[in-house]
Amino acid sequence: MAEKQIKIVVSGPYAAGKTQFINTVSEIQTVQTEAKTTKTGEKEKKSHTTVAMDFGKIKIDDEHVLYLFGTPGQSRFDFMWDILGKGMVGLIVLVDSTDPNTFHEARKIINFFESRYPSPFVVGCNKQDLKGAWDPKDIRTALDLDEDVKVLPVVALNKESVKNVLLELLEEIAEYI
Ligand SMILES: Nc1nc2c(ncn2[C@@H]2O[C@H](COP(=O)(O)OP(=O)(O)O)[C@@H](O)[C@H]2O)c(=O)[nH]1
Ligand SMILES: [Mg+2]
Repeated sequence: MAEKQIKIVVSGPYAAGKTQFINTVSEIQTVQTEAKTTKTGEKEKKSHTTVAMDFGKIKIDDEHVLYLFGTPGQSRFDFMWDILGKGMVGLIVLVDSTDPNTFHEARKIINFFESRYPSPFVVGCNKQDLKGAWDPKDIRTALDLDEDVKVLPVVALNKESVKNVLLELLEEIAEYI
């Protein structure tokens, strides 16, 4: 049977963990385009940033292959969102649960995709392993998300945790189709 390719976009604010999330589950060596961060505020968070995109692939079963596309977080690469959005069937919005300053940006990202590329999405509350991480239920409130949106705890460093988010999204996609 022909292989079914499912395009999933992984978005979220800067340093939410998008690159980590894709690297953790990808079966291929992810294509990454990292560059040194230049802005001082960003440098404090990490020394490298994704310039164009991350790309990963994971085989679900004999029929289904997920292709994961990570969006860059910095606003100077906003134009990439449009390119990545084409043909997508699902969206994961990651947030750094320890950094409420970025929640507003996450909400903006959700609004962008909802208006431009409406598709099933879930919110991944990343970095749940860290002290001070907000509870998913509080993040739901902060982002003003509808009851029917899945707001999931995740640790992008952990393969099972990342897989769980992917499966939850696939369930949403299956219901939507
Ligand atoms: N402790 C912890 N650190 C994480 C987790 N996910 C990502 N990170 C770290 O957070 C930083 C930003 O992650 P990155 O994937 O580069 O973020 P991106 O800008 O969204 O691509 C990196 O130093 C990661 O190692 C997590 O679940 N737990
Ligand atoms: Mg990145």
